[in-house]
Amino acid sequence: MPIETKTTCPYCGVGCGVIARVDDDGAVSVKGDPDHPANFGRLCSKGSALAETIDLDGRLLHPEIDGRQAGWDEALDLVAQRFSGAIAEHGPDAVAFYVSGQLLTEDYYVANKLMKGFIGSANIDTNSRLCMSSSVAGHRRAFGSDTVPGTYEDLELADLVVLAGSNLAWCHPVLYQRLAAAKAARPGMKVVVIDPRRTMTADIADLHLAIRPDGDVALFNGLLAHLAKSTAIDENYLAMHTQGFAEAFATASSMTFTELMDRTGLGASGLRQFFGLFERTEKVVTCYSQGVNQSSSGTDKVNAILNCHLATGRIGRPGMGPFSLTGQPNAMGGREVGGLANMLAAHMAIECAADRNRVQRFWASPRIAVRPGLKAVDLFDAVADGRIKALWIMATNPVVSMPDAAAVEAAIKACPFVVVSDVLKTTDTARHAHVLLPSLGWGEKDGTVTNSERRISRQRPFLRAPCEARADWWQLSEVARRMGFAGFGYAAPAEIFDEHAELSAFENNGSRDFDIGAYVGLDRESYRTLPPFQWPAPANGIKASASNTTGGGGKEEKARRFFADGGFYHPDGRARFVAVTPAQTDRTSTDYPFTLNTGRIRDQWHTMTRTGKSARLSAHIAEPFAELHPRDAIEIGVGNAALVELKSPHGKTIVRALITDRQTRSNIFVPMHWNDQFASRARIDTLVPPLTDKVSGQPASKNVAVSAQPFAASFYGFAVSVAKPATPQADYWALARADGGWRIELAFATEVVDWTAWCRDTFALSPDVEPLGYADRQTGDLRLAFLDGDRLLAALFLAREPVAVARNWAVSQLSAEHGNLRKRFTLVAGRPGAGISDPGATVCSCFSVGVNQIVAAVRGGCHTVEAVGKEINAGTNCGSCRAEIRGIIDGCLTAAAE
Ligand SMILES: Nc1nc2c(c(=O)[nH]1)N[C@H]1C(S)=C(S)[C@@H](COP(=O)(O)OP(=O)(O)OC[C@H]3O[C@@H](n4cnc5c(=O)[nH]c(N)nc54)[C@H](O)[C@@H]3O)O[C@H]1N2
Ligand SMILES: Nc1nc2c(c(=O)[nH]1)N[C@H]1C(S)=C(S)[C@@H](COP(=O)(O)OP(=O)(O)OC[C@H]3O[C@@H](n4cnc5c(=O)[nH]c(N)nc54)[C@H](O)[C@@H]3O)O[C@H]1N2
Ligand code: SF4
Ligand SMILES: [Mo]
Repeated sequence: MPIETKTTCPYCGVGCGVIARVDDDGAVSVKGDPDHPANFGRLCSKGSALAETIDLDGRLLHPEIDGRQAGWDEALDLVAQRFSGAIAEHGPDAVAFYVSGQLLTEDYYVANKLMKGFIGSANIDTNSRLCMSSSVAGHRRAFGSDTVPGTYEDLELADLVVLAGSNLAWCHPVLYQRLAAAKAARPGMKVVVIDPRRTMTADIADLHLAIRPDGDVALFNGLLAHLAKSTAIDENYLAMHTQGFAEAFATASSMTFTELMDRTGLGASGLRQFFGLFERTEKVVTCYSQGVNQSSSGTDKVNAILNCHLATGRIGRPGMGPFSLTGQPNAMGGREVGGLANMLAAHMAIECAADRNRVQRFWASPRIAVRPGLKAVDLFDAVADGRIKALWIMATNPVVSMPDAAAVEAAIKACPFVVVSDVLKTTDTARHAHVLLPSLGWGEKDGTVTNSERRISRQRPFLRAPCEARADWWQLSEVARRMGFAGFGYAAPAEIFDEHAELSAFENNGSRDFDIGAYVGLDRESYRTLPPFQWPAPANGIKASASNTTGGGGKEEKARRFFADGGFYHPDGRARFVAVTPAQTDRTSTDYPFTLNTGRIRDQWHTMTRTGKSARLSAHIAEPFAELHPRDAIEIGVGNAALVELKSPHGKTIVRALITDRQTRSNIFVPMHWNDQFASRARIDTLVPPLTDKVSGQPASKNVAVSAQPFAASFYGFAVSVAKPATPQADYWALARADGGWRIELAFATEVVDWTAWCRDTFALSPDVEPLGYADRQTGDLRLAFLDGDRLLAALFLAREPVAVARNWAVSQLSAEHGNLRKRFTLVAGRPGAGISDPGATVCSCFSVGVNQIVAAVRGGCHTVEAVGKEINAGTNCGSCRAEIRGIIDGCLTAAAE
């Protein structure tokens, strides 16, 4: 009998419910949970491909010490001994944890408790520093607490949705689909996208404002100044529930309209249109994500946005409010347990003596951290200069994701003692660990996560823990016990959740937003079956501060939003306007004239340790790229599909040029995903300086001065291989999973003397496998295919120009039979033979439909996304590719009309 388990997607902060099914033969499949209130059955491409990422390939299955397999006892004893030793010798601030929004709340709770309550330092920071800390800081400045006031439903109820620095279509795809469906049902609804790039999200926008990098404070200041002169201001709300409007208004209105145009890079008509829309529309939601947070002015951007919602009283009512979109599955849970170096558990403040005292009493801990600890960038600085003697990294890959990544790597390498808990054995970070601890992955781990709308859902196990892998909370508790600390005798995650819930309610009485007292005392069975719920959920049913009486909505709704009637968490109950001044962001360096912007693509997750395992996901975009404006490409002399070298004072990378008019001039976008396992030189954070927002400490990952020039390749190559290739000897390489094996993009600055020998080395081919070859001396084209009987083992296509071979066709040859000579000849010809069509680059990863197939459908008369879907299925499952399909249709129809 197949067994179905309800759980939660481990990727983005939308937090979709997933039903995982394990068949009798062990095969796993997933589908969306129709009952989950985040997604109502939908999943995006990444969620749909979850079953393809849970194999044991590359998994860390046993503890290791200095590269040798060790027992758990030995490894845990060593960790405890080294941490205790460092503390005894140098004090508690000589050790640090660097953890992650991908931990479950239960893991996170234990890590924070151990560091802040028992070790007595606040040197625990998390990758949320790189992600949400500007939002946290902005919320705390304005609201007195880190509260997300609204719910997902607000995006559907709004008449205007503003997306600032959010590529919702690719990064929160199911929420985007909910928005797109609401807009389709109610076409009067407007969407404004504020992003220097015309992303796929802009596809549903009525207005796209291609803002200058970091022009957001100026833009929202301009909006505030505009609103203040209109009737949109809610005088009553201002008077009753806020403070500081006059100063914020004075600062905002000190800018002339010309200055505003200059700082935002936007024209008068776009600005007026946006301001007018915002002014006239009461039901407005402003969503913001990394284009806002990841900036040296990130916190000010957040407050500039919050100011506009506070001034109009458009907050906490159905269809209204600012909405910080969280990235990771448990970014919110991490904030709830106080996982950041400047927070305390359960939304209490480390700076507040009464809060510290309360938490210490609750934990019965011997001590409590008395001041904020080191924030991520400072923390790795302290590792670099030797202040940190022992470091534990858990569920994050800082060698790829931290700014100044090469320096971070050097710091980790030089640290006397580094523990890494991960699911994989060889990540860019894990390879430098003294002790490697095998953690449970998705499908094995057991606990809770909180999504962007404050909804707590269970991640449930449906697979047996492989070999010796153990839960992160267990690893932490065992080390705590071995360091001699009481209070870590947890037998199961339910016990940790219970303690966490109890702390949230402890001496709370409505004084803190985070209260899940209603869930104290769950027994194991109730925890096992716990349905998704939203906080606040206090024990006595009086919802903390959620005194929404305005704006209608049923009883349920009243409980789910904050601040419609004030009730902020500053001591006087009032929100604060923050007067914010736009930062100066002009590029002055002639050596580094371009602005590098970094972020995400649809089908990869972060440093690719999981999504990189799926051939289907890797087929969407199979190599690292730089999005360049066509005129910039001409100026620097880079042709399409050529390679481009990007440099900053911190490092250098080589990636593929993708020339597109979706990009703004002088801007270059490169994805953050590629690491040293998948590409020769594409760790983009090696270029990013360790520059941070002064309030939040969040790195500015989106506005980096770089130079760009063509990479002079004398040969370009493309290869497919059944076996995973060895690290290719090439100046550029990018590796991706493909059906039946691997695909590799290559480039060489100089010619290789013996290509056959190169292939043998790279693809581990035995000497008796003879190549089938074709060479054209005139053009320099060379093709080599290695076969074992009628099976292809590897093929290499080389040319002096970017290789034009049809990629998906070449990949399909790995699984094809090459019984006759004609088929073999087609192989080295490097293109489909007559009568065989090439699907082209994958657009729809659910049904593996390529661009050429979509073009053919359009030419065949399908002129809408729906019609294409009917004809060839593309876009009909998760829908993540619908914007791209629409783009292809538009392109074909425009071309036909010209
Ligand atoms: N497919 C996929 N989805 C993911 C993730 C993933 O790795 N892959 N990661 C998850 C995580 S942890 C996070 S944090 C979220 C991030 O989700 P998003 O924030 O939506 O994603 P990003 O691509 O980082 O950046 C968003 C946009 O900000 C724009 N931007 C850059 N500079 C500026 C600026 O100065 N102003 C404005 N207004 N916009 C600017 C960029 O052009 C980019 O399109 O995604 C989550 N979802
Ligand atoms: N330039 C640039 N840099 C960025 C960003 C950007 O936009 N631009 N975005 C930043 C943001 S928003 C984020 S969130 C970070 C993300 O950056 P990271 O957190 O470094 O990225 P991940 O690849 O998610 O790393 C997670 C690691 O934990 C492992 N893992 C997965 N599940 C578990 C588990 O349950 N337990 C344990 N112990 N390990 C597990 C994975 O194998 C992987 O090695 O990157 C940041 N860096
Ligand atoms: S939108 Fe996609 S990645 Fe995000 S939680 Fe849902 S299925 Fe997972
Ligand atoms: Mo993130």
